[in-house]
Amino acid sequence: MSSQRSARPSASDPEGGGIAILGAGALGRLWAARLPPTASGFVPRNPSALSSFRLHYHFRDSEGREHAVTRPWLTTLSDVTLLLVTTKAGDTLEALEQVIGRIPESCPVVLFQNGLGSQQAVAARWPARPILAASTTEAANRPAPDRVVHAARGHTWIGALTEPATDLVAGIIRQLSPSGLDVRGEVRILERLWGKLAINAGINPFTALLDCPNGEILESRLFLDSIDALCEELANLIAAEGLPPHSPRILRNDIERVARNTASNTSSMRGDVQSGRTTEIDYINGYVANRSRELGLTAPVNQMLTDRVKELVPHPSN
Ligand code: KPL
Repeated sequence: MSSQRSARPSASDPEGGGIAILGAGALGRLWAARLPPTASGFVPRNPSALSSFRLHYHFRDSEGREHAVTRPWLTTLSDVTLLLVTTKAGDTLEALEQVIGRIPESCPVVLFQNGLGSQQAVAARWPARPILAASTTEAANRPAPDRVVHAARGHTWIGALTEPATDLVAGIIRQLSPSGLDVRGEVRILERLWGKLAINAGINPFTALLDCPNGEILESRLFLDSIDALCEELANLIAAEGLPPHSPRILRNDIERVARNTASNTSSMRGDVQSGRTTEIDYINGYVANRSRELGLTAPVNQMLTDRVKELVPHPSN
């Protein structure tokens, strides 16, 4: 999976390939490592600040094998045929503002953000572009700046958000197939994103507040005292959005099942707090609280968790 070439890369260079990745965190590096070396590269947000034309890191695949990965920073984006956006939810709109003018109008943009809110903001900002959302259960983490671990294999669902993307899903799946990752089309991508948001809303803030791995939240007073009300708030909002109803009981079962199955994991939110990074709480429990208010509902438990997580690390005010 490694590439040792040293020529200056560009997406129009056959060595640069056609898939550009915006966001060089764990998920972006997982995709780059899994795609053939000649097929992908990373998009710098500020090309003039690049100190090297290549990004090097170590990748441990899901079978525990180690790989040295080298991928180009793409300095030319005019021939990019697919853009995967793997930035944090809160950075996405601004990051895309910086690069979207350099990629072709017809290039599909696939958004991999957690939670909800950032995807709708991007689709509303560029309705004439082919914008899609992905929901993934691939588990990747970055225990050190130059190390990425593919902790567990999962599935990725992709669906269109804007009209120009409607017929592009099959072609994108074909383009991503050399990765060997399981990628499927999803007509109801918003429902899929809601399902993942509900799981994250019921796990991530508790792990961040209690500073514990996912499984340990299940015995905690905080979780046991608030999970039923939290699931009720989620179920009310899902129904008010006109999505297929979920009972609070089933939502709680789903949350507890995922927490047990990922018992030793450090959630992405706990990882953000430990590293002093802004969390995605505004796009998970914060999204539930705000959207509930907009639809005339209340979500005090989601609001309380949002407020408390925001006290752990500084967040931009919004
Ligand atoms: O998606 C996750 C996350 O950490 O964001 C869970 C499902 C909680 C697994 O850790």
